[in-house]
Amino acid sequence: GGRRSLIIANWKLNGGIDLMCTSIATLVGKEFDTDIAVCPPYIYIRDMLSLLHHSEVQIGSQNVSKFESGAYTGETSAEMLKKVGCSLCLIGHSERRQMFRENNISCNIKVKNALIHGLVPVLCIGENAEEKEAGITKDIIFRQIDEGLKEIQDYEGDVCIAYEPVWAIGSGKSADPELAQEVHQFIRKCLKEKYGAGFAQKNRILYGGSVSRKNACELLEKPDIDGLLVGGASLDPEHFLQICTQCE
Ligand code: G2H
Repeated sequence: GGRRSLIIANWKLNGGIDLMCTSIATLVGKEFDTDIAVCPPYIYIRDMLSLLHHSEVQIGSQNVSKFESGAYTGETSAEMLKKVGCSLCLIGHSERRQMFRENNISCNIKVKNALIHGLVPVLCIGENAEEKEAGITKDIIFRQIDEGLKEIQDYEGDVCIAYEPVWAIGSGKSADPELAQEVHQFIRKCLKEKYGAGFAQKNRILYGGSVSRKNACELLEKPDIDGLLVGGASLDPEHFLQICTQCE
Protein backbone atom coordinates (compact mmCIF):
# COMPACT_ATOMS: atom_id res chain seq x y z
CA GLY A 1 0.00 0.00 0.00
CA GLY A 2 3.02 2.33 -0.16
CA ARG A 3 3.02 2.83 3.56
CA ARG A 4 6.41 2.95 5.23
CA SER A 5 6.54 0.45 8.09
CA LEU A 6 6.73 1.66 11.67
CA ILE A 7 8.27 -0.44 14.42
CA ILE A 8 7.72 0.73 17.99
CA ALA A 9 9.40 -0.50 21.16
CA ASN A 10 7.12 -0.39 24.20
CA TRP A 11 9.20 -0.81 27.34
CA LYS A 12 6.16 -0.65 29.62
CA LEU A 13 7.29 -0.26 33.27
CA ASN A 14 10.74 -1.69 32.61
CA GLY A 15 14.24 -0.54 32.01
CA GLY A 16 16.47 2.08 33.49
CA ILE A 17 19.54 4.13 32.69
CA ASP A 18 21.30 0.99 31.46
CA LEU A 19 18.63 0.03 28.95
CA MET A 20 18.39 3.62 27.83
CA CYS A 21 22.12 3.82 27.12
CA THR A 22 22.46 0.42 25.46
CA SER A 23 19.37 1.02 23.33
CA ILE A 24 20.71 4.33 22.13
CA ALA A 25 24.13 2.89 21.42
CA THR A 26 22.50 0.05 19.48
CA LEU A 27 20.16 2.19 17.39
CA VAL A 28 22.12 5.38 16.73
CA GLY A 29 24.11 5.48 13.50
CA LYS A 30 22.13 2.66 11.90
CA GLU A 31 20.12 3.10 8.76
CA PHE A 32 16.63 1.75 8.67
CA ASP A 33 14.18 1.10 5.88
CA THR A 34 11.37 1.51 8.38
CA ASP A 35 10.40 4.20 10.86
CA ILE A 36 11.58 3.27 14.35
CA ALA A 37 10.28 4.60 17.65
CA VAL A 38 10.92 3.84 21.30
CA CYS A 39 8.37 4.42 24.07
CA PRO A 40 10.25 4.38 27.37
CA PRO A 41 8.73 5.38 30.71
CA TYR A 42 8.14 9.16 30.82
CA ILE A 43 11.13 9.81 33.05
CA TYR A 44 13.59 8.79 30.30
CA ILE A 45 11.99 10.64 27.40
CA ARG A 46 14.02 13.83 27.57
CA ASP A 47 17.37 12.17 28.09
CA MET A 48 16.70 9.79 25.25
CA LEU A 49 15.75 12.62 22.94
CA SER A 50 18.89 14.53 23.72
CA LEU A 51 21.11 11.46 23.38
CA LEU A 52 19.49 10.63 20.05
CA HIS A 53 19.83 14.16 18.70
CA HIS A 54 20.26 13.73 14.95
CA SER A 55 19.17 10.13 14.74
CA GLU A 56 16.03 9.19 12.87
CA VAL A 57 14.80 7.16 15.82
CA GLN A 58 11.65 8.70 17.22
CA ILE A 59 10.52 8.81 20.81
CA GLY A 60 6.97 8.31 21.98
CA SER A 61 5.15 8.07 25.29
CA GLN A 62 3.17 5.11 26.57
CA ASN A 63 0.20 7.23 27.56
CA VAL A 64 -0.96 10.84 27.58
CA SER A 65 -3.31 12.83 29.77
CA LYS A 66 -6.82 13.53 28.62
CA PHE A 67 -6.45 16.95 30.25
CA GLU A 68 -4.64 19.98 28.88
CA SER A 69 -3.35 21.48 32.13
CA GLY A 70 -4.42 22.23 35.67
CA ALA A 71 -4.91 20.39 38.94
CA TYR A 72 -4.41 16.83 37.68
CA THR A 73 -1.65 15.38 39.83
CA GLY A 74 0.53 12.83 38.13
CA GLU A 75 -0.50 13.63 34.56
CA THR A 76 1.56 14.58 31.49
CA SER A 77 -0.08 16.50 28.66
CA ALA A 78 0.15 16.06 24.90
CA GLU A 79 1.49 19.58 24.61
CA MET A 80 4.33 18.84 27.05
CA LEU A 81 5.24 15.68 25.17
CA LYS A 82 5.24 17.47 21.85
CA LYS A 83 7.29 20.37 23.20
CA VAL A 84 10.11 18.11 24.43
CA GLY A 85 10.20 16.41 21.02
CA CYS A 86 8.02 13.30 21.15
CA SER A 87 6.58 12.17 17.84
CA LEU A 88 3.83 9.84 18.98
CA CYS A 89 1.98 8.47 21.97
CA LEU A 90 0.41 5.12 22.69
CA ILE A 91 -3.23 5.39 23.69
CA GLY A 92 -5.45 2.78 25.29
CA HIS A 93 -2.97 -0.06 25.54
CA SER A 94 -4.84 -3.10 26.83
CA GLU A 95 -2.90 -2.93 30.10
CA ARG A 96 -4.25 0.56 30.61
CA ARG A 97 -7.75 -0.55 29.68
CA GLN A 98 -7.54 -3.47 32.11
CA MET A 99 -5.76 -1.89 35.05
CA PHE A 100 -6.27 1.86 34.78
CA ARG A 101 -9.89 2.16 33.68
CA GLU A 102 -9.07 3.40 30.22
CA ASN A 103 -12.01 3.02 27.86
CA ASN A 104 -13.03 4.01 24.35
CA ILE A 105 -14.32 7.37 25.54
CA SER A 106 -11.15 8.36 27.41
CA CYS A 107 -9.13 7.08 24.45
CA ASN A 108 -11.10 9.31 22.09
CA ILE A 109 -10.32 12.39 24.18
CA LYS A 110 -6.65 11.45 24.24
CA VAL A 111 -6.54 10.81 20.49
CA LYS A 112 -7.95 14.27 19.84
CA ASN A 113 -5.54 15.87 22.32
CA ALA A 114 -2.63 14.20 20.58
CA LEU A 115 -3.81 15.40 17.16
CA ILE A 116 -4.34 18.96 18.37
CA HIS A 117 -0.73 19.10 19.53
CA GLY A 118 0.83 17.32 16.57
CA LEU A 119 1.56 13.96 18.13
CA VAL A 120 0.63 10.82 16.22
CA PRO A 121 -1.85 8.90 18.38
CA VAL A 122 -1.26 5.14 18.31
CA LEU A 123 -4.65 3.80 19.34
CA CYS A 124 -4.33 0.28 20.70
CA ILE A 125 -7.25 -2.07 20.16
CA GLY A 126 -7.86 -5.80 20.32
CA GLU A 127 -10.10 -8.51 21.67
CA ASN A 128 -9.46 -10.59 24.76
CA ALA A 129 -9.51 -14.37 25.00
CA GLU A 130 -13.18 -14.55 26.00
CA GLU A 131 -14.27 -12.29 23.16
CA LYS A 132 -12.25 -14.34 20.71
CA GLU A 133 -13.83 -17.52 22.09
CA ALA A 134 -17.27 -15.97 21.70
CA GLY A 135 -16.53 -15.07 18.08
CA ILE A 136 -17.08 -11.35 18.58
CA THR A 137 -13.60 -10.10 17.66
CA LYS A 138 -14.88 -7.94 14.80
CA ASP A 139 -17.67 -6.39 16.87
CA ILE A 140 -15.20 -5.45 19.60
CA ILE A 141 -12.77 -3.98 17.13
CA PHE A 142 -15.44 -2.09 15.24
CA ARG A 143 -16.58 -0.51 18.49
CA GLN A 144 -13.07 0.38 19.62
CA ILE A 145 -12.47 2.14 16.32
CA ASP A 146 -15.89 3.73 16.08
CA GLU A 147 -15.75 5.18 19.59
CA GLY A 148 -11.99 5.66 19.88
CA LEU A 149 -11.70 7.65 16.64
CA LYS A 150 -15.03 9.43 16.94
CA GLU A 151 -15.04 12.84 15.20
CA ILE A 152 -11.40 12.70 14.20
CA GLN A 153 -12.33 13.85 10.71
CA ASP A 154 -12.45 17.31 12.28
CA TYR A 155 -8.72 17.10 13.07
CA GLU A 156 -5.61 17.03 10.94
CA GLY A 157 -2.71 14.66 11.19
CA ASP A 158 -1.97 10.99 10.88
CA VAL A 159 -3.28 8.37 13.23
CA CYS A 160 -2.02 4.91 13.78
CA ILE A 161 -3.87 1.82 14.97
CA ALA A 162 -2.14 -0.97 16.86
CA TYR A 163 -3.99 -4.27 16.78
CA GLU A 164 -2.98 -6.22 19.86
CA PRO A 165 -5.06 -9.30 20.59
CA VAL A 166 -5.03 -9.33 24.38
CA TRP A 167 -4.53 -13.10 24.48
CA ALA A 168 -1.28 -12.70 22.55
CA ILE A 169 0.27 -10.05 24.80
CA GLY A 170 3.29 -11.18 26.75
CA SER A 171 2.17 -14.77 26.27
CA GLY A 172 4.89 -15.80 23.86
CA LYS A 173 2.01 -16.83 21.61
CA SER A 174 1.65 -14.30 18.83
CA ALA A 175 -1.34 -14.34 16.50
CA ASP A 176 -0.94 -16.39 13.38
CA PRO A 177 0.13 -13.94 10.63
CA GLU A 178 -2.80 -15.05 8.43
CA LEU A 179 -5.26 -14.38 11.22
CA ALA A 180 -3.63 -11.04 12.04
CA GLN A 181 -3.83 -10.05 8.36
CA GLU A 182 -7.53 -10.88 8.32
CA VAL A 183 -8.18 -8.59 11.27
CA HIS A 184 -5.95 -5.84 9.86
CA GLN A 185 -7.87 -6.01 6.60
CA PHE A 186 -11.09 -5.63 8.55
CA ILE A 187 -9.66 -2.63 10.43
CA ARG A 188 -8.69 -0.99 7.16
CA LYS A 189 -12.19 -1.60 5.83
CA CYS A 190 -13.66 0.07 8.92
CA LEU A 191 -11.36 3.07 8.44
CA LYS A 192 -12.32 3.28 4.79
CA GLU A 193 -16.05 3.13 5.42
CA LYS A 194 -15.88 5.73 8.11
CA TYR A 195 -13.15 8.12 6.98
CA GLY A 196 -12.65 7.44 3.30
CA ALA A 197 -10.23 5.57 1.08
CA GLY A 198 -7.45 8.15 1.37
CA PHE A 199 -7.46 7.98 5.14
CA ALA A 200 -7.46 4.18 5.15
CA GLN A 201 -4.66 4.03 2.61
CA LYS A 202 -2.25 6.41 4.28
CA ASN A 203 -2.60 5.46 7.93
CA ARG A 204 -0.68 2.58 9.40
CA ILE A 205 -2.01 -0.43 11.24
CA LEU A 206 0.56 -2.13 13.48
CA TYR A 207 0.46 -5.58 15.01
CA GLY A 208 1.46 -6.19 18.62
CA GLY A 209 1.50 -9.20 20.93
CA SER A 210 4.55 -11.42 21.43
CA VAL A 211 6.43 -10.09 18.43
CA SER A 212 9.96 -11.44 18.21
CA ARG A 213 12.67 -11.91 15.58
CA LYS A 214 11.02 -15.29 14.89
CA ASN A 215 7.72 -13.91 13.63
CA ALA A 216 8.47 -10.27 12.70
CA CYS A 217 9.19 -10.76 8.99
CA GLU A 218 6.26 -13.04 8.37
CA LEU A 219 3.95 -10.48 9.98
CA LEU A 220 5.45 -7.54 8.10
CA GLU A 221 5.05 -9.31 4.77
CA LYS A 222 1.28 -9.15 5.07
CA PRO A 223 -0.28 -6.39 2.97
CA ASP A 224 -2.25 -4.76 5.79
CA ILE A 225 0.36 -5.12 8.53
CA ASP A 226 2.27 -1.84 8.40
CA GLY A 227 4.47 -2.26 11.41
CA LEU A 228 4.91 -3.77 14.84
CA LEU A 229 4.52 -2.86 18.48
CA VAL A 230 7.14 -4.78 20.40
CA GLY A 231 7.06 -5.24 24.17
CA GLY A 232 9.19 -7.93 25.81
CA ALA A 233 11.60 -8.37 22.91
CA SER A 234 12.40 -4.64 22.89
CA LEU A 235 13.97 -4.91 26.34
CA ASP A 236 16.93 -6.59 24.64
CA PRO A 237 18.34 -3.89 22.33
CA GLU A 238 20.04 -6.40 20.03
CA HIS A 239 16.83 -8.35 19.67
CA PHE A 240 14.91 -5.17 18.90
CA LEU A 241 17.54 -4.15 16.34
CA GLN A 242 17.17 -7.52 14.62
CA ILE A 243 13.42 -7.05 14.42
CA CYS A 244 14.02 -3.61 12.90
CA THR A 245 16.55 -4.69 10.30
CA GLN A 246 16.25 -8.36 9.39
CA CYS A 247 13.26 -8.15 7.05
CA GLU A 248 14.65 -5.57 4.65
C1 G2H B 1 1.83 -6.02 23.65
C2 G2H B 1 3.27 -5.94 23.37
C3 G2H B 1 3.73 -4.53 23.27
P1 G2H B 1 4.65 -8.06 24.14
O1 G2H B 1 1.52 -5.42 24.88
O2 G2H B 1 2.77 -3.53 23.35
O3 G2H B 1 3.98 -6.60 24.38
O4 G2H B 1 5.46 -7.93 22.88
O5 G2H B 1 5.51 -8.31 25.35
O6 G2H B 1 3.54 -9.05 23.98
